[in-house]
Amino acid sequence: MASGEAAVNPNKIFVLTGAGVSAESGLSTFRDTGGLWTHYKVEDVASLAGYERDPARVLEFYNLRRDIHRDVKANPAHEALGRLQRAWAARGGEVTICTQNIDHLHEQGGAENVIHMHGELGKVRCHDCGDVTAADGELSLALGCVACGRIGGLRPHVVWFGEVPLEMDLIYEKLAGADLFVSIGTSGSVYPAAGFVAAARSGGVPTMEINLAPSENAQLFTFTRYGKASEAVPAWVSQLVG
Ligand code: BJW
Repeated sequence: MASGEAAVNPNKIFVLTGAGVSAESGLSTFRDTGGLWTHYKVEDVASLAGYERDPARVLEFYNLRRDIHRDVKANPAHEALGRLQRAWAARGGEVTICTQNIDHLHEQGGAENVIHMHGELGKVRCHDCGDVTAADGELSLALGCVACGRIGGLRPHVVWFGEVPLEMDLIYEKLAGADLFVSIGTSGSVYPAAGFVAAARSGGVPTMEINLAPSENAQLFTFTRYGKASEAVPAWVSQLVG
């Protein structure tokens, strides 16, 4: 265990995850070499303006990702976090898992009540009435909203740049109540998630980063563990739960 970590005895743990936790399941990250943003322009596929300019192109981008996501499996990092959550609940504690990822690998790994602050790939939202529903098939402009009936207004239920992330009140409530903040596999470059570590620190909460390499805000972490999520997360969880 890294020096000082053993002295921390958390009851409520807040875990923030990013694309790195799913990388070894075969899902591309965004900003690493060869990541999604080296192949696509953010402003074209991850902004409301891009969607309004060319909705078919945005739907095609998310259909491609839905195809890839269909076959991926949770990796040992997701499974370890599910194990930690169950072990902590059994001893009266709490582990909140807040992910920026739109995949469902935390749930597949056994985690519950996962907060998907940037949305979920398996859902669509009506651009007109705001209704959110699960959608398995291919997204297209020919689809109609089950709530209001409008054709062509169903967009992926994801959070693009300039949009407010989901469940922010719940997130800040859980952050405020935590006594350990852990960030896993995120570059720390997208706000508001990138600001959570500073919020935790300002409340006197110890912070830990688990990542392949130091993130942009690595200096804000009390403890750091660098390595693949599939190895570093199970190692950390094993030390906590035995
Ligand atoms: C491994 C690994 C392995 C690899 N093991 N690790 C100027 C200053 C400050 C802020 C702003 C600004 N201008 C604009 C803003 C705000 C803007 C923002 O932050 N922009 C920045 C680029 C500067 N943010 C927003 O617009 C957000 N909304 C907002 O702020 O609303 C205002 C508001 C907030 C709160 C209350 C009230 C009002 C919305 C952001 C939406 C982000 N959307 C996306 C797309 C989602 C849908 C989709 O997936 O298609 O979310 S963009 C993309 O980035 C995606 C991710 O969730 C997000 C974060 O990426 P992540 O997960 O960190 O991935 P990478 O690739 O960056 O990093 C991967 C990491 O993994 C690396 O560190 C690797 O080392 C590591 N890794 N392999 C362990 N095997």
